[in-house]
Amino acid sequence: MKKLLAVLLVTVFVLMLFVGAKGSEPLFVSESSSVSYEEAVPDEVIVGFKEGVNLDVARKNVENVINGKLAKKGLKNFAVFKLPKGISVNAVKAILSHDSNVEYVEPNYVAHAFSVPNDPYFSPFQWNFYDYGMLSNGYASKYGIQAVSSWNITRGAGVKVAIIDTGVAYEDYFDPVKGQQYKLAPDLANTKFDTANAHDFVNNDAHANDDNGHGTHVCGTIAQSTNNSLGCAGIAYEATILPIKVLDASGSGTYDAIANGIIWAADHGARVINMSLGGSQGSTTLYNAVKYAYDKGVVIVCAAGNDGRPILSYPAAYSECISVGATRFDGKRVRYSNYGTGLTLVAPGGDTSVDQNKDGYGDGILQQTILQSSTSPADPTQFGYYFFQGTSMATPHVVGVASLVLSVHPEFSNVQVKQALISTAKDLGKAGYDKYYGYGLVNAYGAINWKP
Ligand SMILES: [Ca+2]
Ligand SMILES: [Ca+2]
Ligand SMILES: [Ca+2]
Repeated sequence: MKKLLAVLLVTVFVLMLFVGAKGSEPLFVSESSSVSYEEAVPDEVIVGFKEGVNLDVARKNVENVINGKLAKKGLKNFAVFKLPKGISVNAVKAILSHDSNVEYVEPNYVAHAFSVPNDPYFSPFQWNFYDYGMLSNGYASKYGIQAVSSWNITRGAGVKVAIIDTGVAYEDYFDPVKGQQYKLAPDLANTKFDTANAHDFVNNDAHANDDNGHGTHVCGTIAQSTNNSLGCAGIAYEATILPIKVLDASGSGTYDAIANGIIWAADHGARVINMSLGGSQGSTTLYNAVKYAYDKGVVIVCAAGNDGRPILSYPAAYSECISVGATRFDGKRVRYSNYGTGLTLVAPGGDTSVDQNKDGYGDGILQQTILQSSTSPADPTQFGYYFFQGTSMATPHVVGVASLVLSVHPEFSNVQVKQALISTAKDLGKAGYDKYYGYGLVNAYGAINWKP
């Protein structure tokens, strides 16, 4: 006898950190520190001259001494010089400390026309979204996904994203069968949902409510309501979310439900599918569903798994899927993250066992979800902000970025979206593709500017 499909369970790839939040109060009462850049033009320096000096002579002298070229005259007594290769600003500073015409020497810093979202937890907790060099609690975040500069160009409008998971807290709804009340998460209040096509393949109804918390957290990373002066930000916060429930309150579900969810997503206009889930077995039913969506042009993004082993879970292991491993604040692969040939990309999944930005919290991924408890079931009527970690958290980063790409380039095929993601990823580990980091860390700003 063949094994019944129903015994093949999948689980969500999340390791939760319960921080003991009670009630609907947010976890933090913290003032938000400001986020800034540490970037300068690499081969330029600004030299300021003392009042009253002959600027023509002074500039010529600097050119000679540093063996550089005058690039731009300032309107007052400063000028920009092009540095020869290998000469640092500090070296120039040392050399010009003997020049009596010179008042100061400094890097030619770059300002960015970006606006940091006003969501109070964005800084310092959402380092995973930052541009390279932005500060989280005074520590440079060098391995975020560069969402901030991307938001000047797109916020994901016009793209439908299916979240195939435990459901999403996307509506106020009383379920008469279960006698259970569900609520819309406050920090999803401005997020767009395709409520008409939401579907629950666990209870077989049209209400994909979340009774676990996993799917709502994933949804937050993709499209938390942003610039609403509340809680956290999301990556593609103008995208439209299609909630599809295939996992139950314990975070498990059957392959038939997942296959149905994938087919449903493809048939209801999703351009991107998030699957922060997986099982250890391949399956014809699952593969056929993946192939169906793939052939319809859907970008399918799946978690690699949290076993810390050299093996990819299913459906991540299928070549039609973009498989995602997890990194942490310092850009290193997190120990739980599965790897192997076939791993496509990595993204921040967090590591709550360390506090590398020293903000007093383990470095997980922070989003809002329904109230978690280690002693009783999650409460879908109350909410808190939680640090989760896992390849489940890494996956929606890639989904968010894929959505930003499709918002700028709705004409792109799923193959082109993947190309945009992998050819602009920040290479980590061994040079070039490797089995621990795939093509590297997903890079939103690079991906949305990629040209075929
Ligand atoms: Ca928010
Ligand atoms: Ca931390
Ligand atoms: Ca590499």
